[in-house]
Amino acid sequence: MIKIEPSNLPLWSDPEEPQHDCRYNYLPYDGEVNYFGPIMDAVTAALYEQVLLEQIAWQHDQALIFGRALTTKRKVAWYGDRAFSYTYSNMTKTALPWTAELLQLKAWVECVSGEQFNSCLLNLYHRGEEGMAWHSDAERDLKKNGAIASLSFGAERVFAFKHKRTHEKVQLELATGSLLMMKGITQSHWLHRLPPTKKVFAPRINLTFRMIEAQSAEGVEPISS
Ligand SMILES: O=C(O)CCC(=O)C(=O)O
Ligand SMILES: [Mn+2]
Repeated sequence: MIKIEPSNLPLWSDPEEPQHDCRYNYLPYDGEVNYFGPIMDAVTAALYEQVLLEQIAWQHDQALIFGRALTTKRKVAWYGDRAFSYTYSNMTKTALPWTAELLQLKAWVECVSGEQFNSCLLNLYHRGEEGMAWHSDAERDLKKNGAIASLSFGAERVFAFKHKRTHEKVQLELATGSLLMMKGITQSHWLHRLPPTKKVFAPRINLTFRMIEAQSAEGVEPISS
């Protein structure tokens, strides 16, 4: 099994790779989306992808739609500081304790973004035909207008936004090892999705670091990793 030491975490400074201006806001109004591009080199990203594939307690996602339980091809996992419960698509999940590698990635994302997170939802898309439908991450368990950090590994995929009222669309491609930040009122005004594609055959893993609201943490036992 591959073990990544914290000292391997690189500061991103490869002049060969394109740099992204993380101050640029991809949304024209009603929110803030910043793309940092890769925040680690490609070798480190590939190591993390392998470790995450092997170590995460992946499970098929379940959604309750119009009273029917549906199982997705995509797999998911939910980790956090405590055994937080998180409800979306009418299903409740309980967070597992952080793995060492997830804690390294959380620390690195917090360092780069300047934001703090207490939990992480992971998605594994085995190939391009697996995606995620239009939604916003505004469940009541989440801190209102809290920042969400999206870290991607593996196949490059398109990520799209659609304004809830005007239906204006914005899309960008998320590279391996890259960080995307969604901030402020973004979730109130914009939906996002990962469109399925017939052009991608390799897997992709996405981690969204989130902040579960303080009151949801009350009475929840701390868990150790
Ligand atoms: O896979 C992605 O890039 C996005 C995942 C997502 O939107 C979510 O987990 O809520
Ligand atoms: Mn989302």
